[in-house]
Amino acid sequence: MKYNIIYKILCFSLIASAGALDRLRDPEMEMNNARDIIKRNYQVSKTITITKTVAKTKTTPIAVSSSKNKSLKNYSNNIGKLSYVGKGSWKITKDGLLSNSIGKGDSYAFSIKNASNFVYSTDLTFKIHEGSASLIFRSNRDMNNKECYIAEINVSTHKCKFYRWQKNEVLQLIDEKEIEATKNEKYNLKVVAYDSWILFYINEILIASTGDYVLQYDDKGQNTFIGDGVFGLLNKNTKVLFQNTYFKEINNNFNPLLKDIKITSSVGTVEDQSPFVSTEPIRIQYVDYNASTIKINTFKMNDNAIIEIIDKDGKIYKEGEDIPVELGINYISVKSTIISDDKKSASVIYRMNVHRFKEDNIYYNEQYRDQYHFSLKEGWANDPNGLVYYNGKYHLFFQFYDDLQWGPMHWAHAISTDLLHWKEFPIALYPDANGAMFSGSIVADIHNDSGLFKSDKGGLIAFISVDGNGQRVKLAYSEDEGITWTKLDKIIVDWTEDELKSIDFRDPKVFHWENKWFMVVAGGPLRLYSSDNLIDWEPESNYPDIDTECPDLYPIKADDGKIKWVLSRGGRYYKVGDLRKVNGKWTYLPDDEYKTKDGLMNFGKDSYAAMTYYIQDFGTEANPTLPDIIELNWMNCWDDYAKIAAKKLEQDFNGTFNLNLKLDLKKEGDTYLLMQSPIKKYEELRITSEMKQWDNVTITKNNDLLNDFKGEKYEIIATFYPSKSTEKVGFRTRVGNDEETLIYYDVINEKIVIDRSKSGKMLSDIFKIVDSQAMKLNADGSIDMHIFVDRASVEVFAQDNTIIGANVIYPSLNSLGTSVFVEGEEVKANITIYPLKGIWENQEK
Ligand SMILES: *[C@@H]1O[C@H](CO)[C@@H](O)[C@H](O)[C@H]1NC(C)=O
Ligand SMILES: *[C@@H]1O[C@H](CO)[C@@H](O)[C@H](O)[C@H]1NC(C)=O
Ligand SMILES: *[C@@H]1O[C@H](CO)[C@@H](O)[C@H](O)[C@H]1NC(C)=O
Ligand SMILES: *[C@@H]1O[C@H](CO)[C@@H](O)[C@H](O)[C@H]1NC(C)=O
Ligand SMILES: *[C@@H]1O[C@H](CO)[C@@H](O)[C@H](O)[C@H]1NC(C)=O
Ligand SMILES: *[C@@H]1O[C@H](CO)[C@@H](O)[C@H](O)[C@H]1NC(C)=O
Ligand SMILES: *[C@@H]1O[C@H](CO)[C@@H](O)[C@H](O)[C@H]1NC(C)=O
Ligand SMILES: *[C@@H]1O[C@H](CO)[C@@H](O)[C@H](O)[C@H]1NC(C)=O
Ligand SMILES: *[C@H]1O[C@H](CO)[C@@H](O)[C@H](O)[C@H]1NC(C)=O
Repeated sequence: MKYNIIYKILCFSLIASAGALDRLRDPEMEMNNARDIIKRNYQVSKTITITKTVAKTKTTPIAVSSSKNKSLKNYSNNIGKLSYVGKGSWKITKDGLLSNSIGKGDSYAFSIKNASNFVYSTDLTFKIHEGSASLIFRSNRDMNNKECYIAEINVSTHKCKFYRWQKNEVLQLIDEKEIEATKNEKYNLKVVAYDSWILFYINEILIASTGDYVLQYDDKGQNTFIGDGVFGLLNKNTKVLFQNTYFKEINNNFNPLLKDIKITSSVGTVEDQSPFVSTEPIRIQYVDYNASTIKINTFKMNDNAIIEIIDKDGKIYKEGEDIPVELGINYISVKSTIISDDKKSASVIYRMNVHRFKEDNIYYNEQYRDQYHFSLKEGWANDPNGLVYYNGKYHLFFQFYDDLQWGPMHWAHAISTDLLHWKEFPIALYPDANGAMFSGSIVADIHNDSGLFKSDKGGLIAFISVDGNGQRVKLAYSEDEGITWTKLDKIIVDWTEDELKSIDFRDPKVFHWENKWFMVVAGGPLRLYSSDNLIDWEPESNYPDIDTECPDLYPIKADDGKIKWVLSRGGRYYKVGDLRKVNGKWTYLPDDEYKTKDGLMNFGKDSYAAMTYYIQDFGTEANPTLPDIIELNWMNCWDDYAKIAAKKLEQDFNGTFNLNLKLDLKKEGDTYLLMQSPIKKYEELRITSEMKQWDNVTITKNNDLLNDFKGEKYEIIATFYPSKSTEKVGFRTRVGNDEETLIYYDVINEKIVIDRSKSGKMLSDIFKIVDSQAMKLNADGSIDMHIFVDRASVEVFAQDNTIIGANVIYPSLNSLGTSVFVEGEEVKANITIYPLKGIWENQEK
């Protein structure tokens, strides 16, 4: 899920408009063309035929043969014979390969040498201050359906681009970057390509590195990478001399990649290492407060690699040397360079973010840290992802970035056995060459439907939205319960293949029903896909009129015994209906009551991006095996305050999740209503010895019922029986210091209300808006309210858990008062209050 971003795919034509540079026509170029024509006449037999090219362009390709007179021709290279496409000229001179395409648009030179993983570089000298020159690699040499990567420098602006041709369209892979001009306009361009990881250097300065958000914060992803192809050079409207054009394949003897980077500390504790992936540049390593210095050691693919460890100030360290680290984020670059006997070199750069925690006692005792709602220790969290119950453990992955604001998304990971107490594990999924790791789901493939598992117990499969130049679904699998993930080098569905062609194609949620796997995906409009093997997916149906982020679709046996399918629209709205085959296609059919309207899932502001746990196969219509459906939301929203909260609150974490809710359906009249009830487990947090209970108590305007109750974390279960002229009845919570948060029923206007307009610190004017939902009295004239108060939030459940509201609040720590209030005539009430235990290990009482 991603907020507020406008996607643009910038496409431009490689064919520059003819004539624009006519005034630059130079006599030498015309000479060259004349010579080329002569050469062509006798070298035609050696020409590499590019059939489609010849058909499309007016120029016949020409091959250059090595000359007998070495002193006239000195182009040092190993890319071999070249063939040319375009109107410019290419000529080997005593200084190198001189190409003139001034006023002639794009001129290509293609080698026949083909490779997958390599370093490829050239020197080049611009002869004029216009146009650009590039390295081409992994090209299919097909001018009608171009597929290749291009690393380019524009001499008039000194801006560099790195892009690819994909199905004949240009896809920018970085934002343009300006480099410092050299005096003689001479540059060295170099790319290091290993599978999906591609690094582009100019004069040994790193310009691009796929997946490296330290270099490039914004996502610029791609579909599966191009794995091989031929080398080439490109001249756009300039005159340029190429020299020393070499590639060298990366193999066992020449490989700069690392097998692992280990971080240790002789003064503090280093947490479990995030599994290392040789072809991904970023890793986060948490260390404790005492680890004021750390050491880095590398494990090389090739022993001869030279390692430089560079801190943010550019200071260089050796392996095993003590490196001081500040509290919080420390990006340390590990550069590995391999140099061959013939002096060819290739470098890759890994970024190790050593994140040093503060003193232990600071955590989980922060002023606005909820005490029994899960939140991450430090950094930013949003949507829950990949909720799965597997081998007796609940896994909660979530959208994460190591900052206090949203950024390039990772999947962080926490595990629980009781849905109350959680332990955080190393970050599970990092951004990569496909883009940032947006929201998605996980299933347990216990029958090896995917064919991906070596163990007969199967394993976990994650469906991840990857964002960058559009959105797509990528698959990863884990054989060790979600700690180590192997990403499949295959995009299973891309937005471009989608029937609706909407670039918003994210948040896949997968389930199993009627012996088939299904996936809902949205972003955008809702789509339904199906699969037998979790890898190859077929569209079933799509819903241009149902827009949602984070869709979820699950069956529930309603109180009338029928199995109905709930469609959750990001945890904000829902529909109830059926999942059936219509004209051979699986289709979601909302009930009449839900055709044009939705049920409201939460009338508060702070509950979003709901996801339910994948627990097991749902079985079949004839033989359903429905588990309890448990749902979790992110306790926040994308109103204006999400991004500023942590800063305003002066804390180092921002990301809390709502209570875990069990979902049921009850039928009222013709309408199925969704019930969202806090799971029973929360009862284990009750401090029953401190329980307070009143039955059939009369509540008047000036009651002092709760005068001696103080608390910041507690649960209230109340039933009110209002009189004829009762106007309002409910609770004031977190009272003190002119602060209070009201939760009440407005009898006159028939609505339930959360009023946080005086709750404490206001993050924005949105806090002044009083949230409410229309609600009638229960059939017996009563009002039921189940309220959870925590250090920084309130959640209320009413009318048999069919109406719920959640809001964050930021009261003073000592605003601990509570009272029950009534306006108008007195009410009868049953009230039980349980103080609750916190869930954190090291919290102060
Ligand atoms: C090669 O070129 C050089 C410089 O133009 C010239 O002096 C020499 O005679 C040429 N040699 C041959 C074999 O043509
Ligand atoms: C050819 O060019 C290379 C690179 O510029 C240079 O090192 C070499 O000396 C040149 N050789 C001749 C014979 O000019
Ligand atoms: C180089 O940059 C200039 C300025 O943005 C632009 O007008 C020109 O088209 C670029 N040239 C090429 C060949 O991309
Ligand atoms: C490059 O080599 C691969 C593997 O041999 C081959 O599949 C591909 O067609 C080649 N590409 C070109 C453009 O020759
Ligand atoms: C840091 O070191 C001190 C002194 O040895 C020790 O008391 C403390 O527990 C350590 N803190 C952590 C977080 O390990
Ligand atoms: C899972 O399926 C794949 C592909 O069919 C197979 O190679 C593998 O052996 C299977 N694993 C097990 C444990 O059966
Ligand atoms: C409220 O208390 C009375 C008296 O104990 C009891 O009869 C009634 O059932 C209670 N109502 C609820 C909803 O628990
Ligand atoms: C509740 O209290 C009233 C007196 O205030 C009494 O008349 C009534 O019987 C009580 N109801 C129950 C269910 O105990
Ligand atoms: C993070 O910021 C949002 C936006 O106000 C807020 O709702 C949320 O509660 C904050 N998180 C924490 C843990 O305070």
